[in-house]
Order: sequence, then C-alpha cells, then structure tokens
Amino acid sequence: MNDDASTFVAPPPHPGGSFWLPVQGSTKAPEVDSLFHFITGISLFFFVLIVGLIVWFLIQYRRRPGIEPQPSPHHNTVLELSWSILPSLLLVVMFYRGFTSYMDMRTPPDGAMEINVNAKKWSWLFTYSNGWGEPELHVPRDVPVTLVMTSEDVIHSLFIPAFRVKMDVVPGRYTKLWFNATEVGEFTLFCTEYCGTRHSDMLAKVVVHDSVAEYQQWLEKASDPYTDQDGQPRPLAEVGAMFYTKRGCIQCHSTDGSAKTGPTFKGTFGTTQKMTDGTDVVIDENYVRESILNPMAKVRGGFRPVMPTFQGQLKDQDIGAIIAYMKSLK
Ligand code: HEC
Ligand SMILES: [Cu+2]
Repeated sequence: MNDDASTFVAPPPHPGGSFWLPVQGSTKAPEVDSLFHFITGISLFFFVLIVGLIVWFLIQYRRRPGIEPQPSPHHNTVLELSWSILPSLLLVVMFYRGFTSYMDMRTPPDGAMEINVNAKKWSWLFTYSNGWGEPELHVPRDVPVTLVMTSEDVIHSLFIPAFRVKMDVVPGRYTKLWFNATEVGEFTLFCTEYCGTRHSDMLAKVVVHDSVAEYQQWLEKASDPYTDQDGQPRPLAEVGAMFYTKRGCIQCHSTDGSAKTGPTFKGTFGTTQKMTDGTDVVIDENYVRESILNPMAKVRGGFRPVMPTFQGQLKDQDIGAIIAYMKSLK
C-alpha cells in the first residue's frame, strides 16, 4: 500500500540459473533446455564444420600463378548419400522430441488447479478460485496449474522464462497454458506480444509457495481487503489504496498531482473539472462511480478515452473504498 509501487519492481534473479538460462523452475524446464541445447549443439557443430571447410578450401585451392586449375571432382555416391541421410535423421530426432514435448505442454493434465488470467493494456489480472483477483500470480509448488487466459483488448502473450512456458492471450477466446512449479520463490512474468506504448511495463510477479496449505493461507489473507492480517478491520481509505494498486489504477492515475495516462487522484475530489464535451462536472461520489463503471460516459478534458471499465470487477463496497481513498488525497 505505498505510492512508490507505481513501477514494477522485478524480483532479483532466482539463484540456480546458468550463464545462458534462468533457473529451471518447472517440471518441463529441464526437457526444454535439453532440447534447446541439443539443437543448438548440432547447429553449432555443422556451422563450424561447414564454415571451416569453406575457409580451408578457399586457401587450399586458391588460384595461384603457374599452377594449372585441377579438374572438377566427380560424383561421390557415398559422400552424397551420407550428407543427405545423416542430417535427415537428425532432423527427424529434433522433430520427434520437439513435437512430443510441445504436445505435452499444450495439453493440461486432468485435475490441474485453474487460475483465470485477464490481460489488458497494460496489466495482468489473476483471478483465483474464490473470486479474488490481483496482479500477482501465486501458485503452490509441485501442483499442476492451468492458466485459462483471455484478453480484453489486443493480443498479449504470457511468458514465464523460469518455467519455460509461453502462450498467446487473445481477445474473444480462451487459451490455456499449464506448468508444475518446482522452485519456491519469486519470478518475473512478461508480456511478449507488442501491445502498445507501455508494453514493456506489462510485467507481473510470480510467487511460488512451498505447499498447498501455505498457498491457501496466502489466498485467504489476500482475498479479504477489509481486514488486516490479524483480522482487524482496516480503515476504508487504506482499503481503497489497496484496490488502487492491486487493480492497476496506479498504471494511469498518480497520487502526486502529475498527470499520467489519466488524471491524478491528488486533490481532485470535490473540484469542478471540464469534460471533453465542454461541460463542467463536479468530481463527486456519483461521478467517480460512473467513471469506474462506465468510463466513456464523461471524459475529462485533455485526456483520451482509454480507461477500461471495471464493471463486474469492483463491487459497490470496493468503489466506496476507492472514493474514501481519493478523498484522503488532499
Ligand atoms: C489504462 C489507463 C487507466 C486505468 C488502468 C485506469 N484509468 Fe481511470 N482514467 C483513465 C483516463 C485516461 C481517464 C480520463 C478520461 C476519462 O474520463 O475516461 C480516467 C478517468 C478516471 C476517473 C475520472 C477522474 C477525473 O478526474 O475525471 C476516475 C475516478 C477513474 N479514472 C478511476 C479509476 C480507477 C478507480 C481505476 C482502477 C480501478 C482506474 N481509473 C484505472 C485511465 C485509466
Ligand atoms: Cu501486452
């Protein structure tokens, strides 16, 4: 609940990675890496072999004064067959390993834990089984998890390097991705489909808990914004501040008076502002509520109508908390 959280702070790289690759944080990671090294190794071998031969032949058979050109070599069946068949066999092995591994990654196991993912410009929302949604992905270790993903605007793509999984997130349809995390800790999740100005800020933290019990405990605490860790009620403005960060308002609205994509929340409540259609509107409870549920209804002068609606994602009680928070930002 601090205002400094306006930019995403990436967790430090998880220990255990190699010079080339991040830590192997899921059951699939070793398989992906081994296939990657297999293909890279073969490519490197042939690159060195072929380029080496080219360079050597260039020098060995260069034209020199006084030396007659040699006649062209003739057909060599053994050589031609081996350089056709051997690489083909290698390609078959690459295809077989790649295809089986790919199919496995595309087929979520039965009974996996499901988490819904909503992507929008430029934030992630992870919604858990009890309806709680927030921009961090929390999962237990050693449990297969399926992400059921969709986008609210353009195509995004969800990528967790440590788990070696990546999948497009497409508007108007659901795509799935599954993994089984093996390393406890914090990891970074990226959007890997260019989706507009702030694409590079579209990051999220992945937290892997040690056990299902620990994960459940986290979920229970996290999903009750109105009480604190000790079960005591929280001040309403504080709850509003939490929605402000957790629901991504922070992406576009500052609390320090500076305009971002949207107007600042600081000192706005109770003032009268010009809308794009020229009318003057008082920023009161009703206006704020309407702005959250139906942002296109009245658009602040000097701003573009790019705010997404939060209809169905914030309850009236939650909007009340946000209003209390805005009032507290004098
Ligand atoms: C993608 C950027 C974006 C996000 C995310 C966003 N907003 Fe907005 N918001 C805007 C823009 C741009 C405007 C001004 C245009 C308009 O009125 O629609 C605006 C206007 C508003 C207004 C009217 C403020 C005024 O001074 O006129 C309120 C209130 C508001 N947003 C609340 C929220 C809340 C609460 C959240 C989070 C739950 C949120 N916004 C998330 C971009 C965003
Ligand atoms: Cu994106």
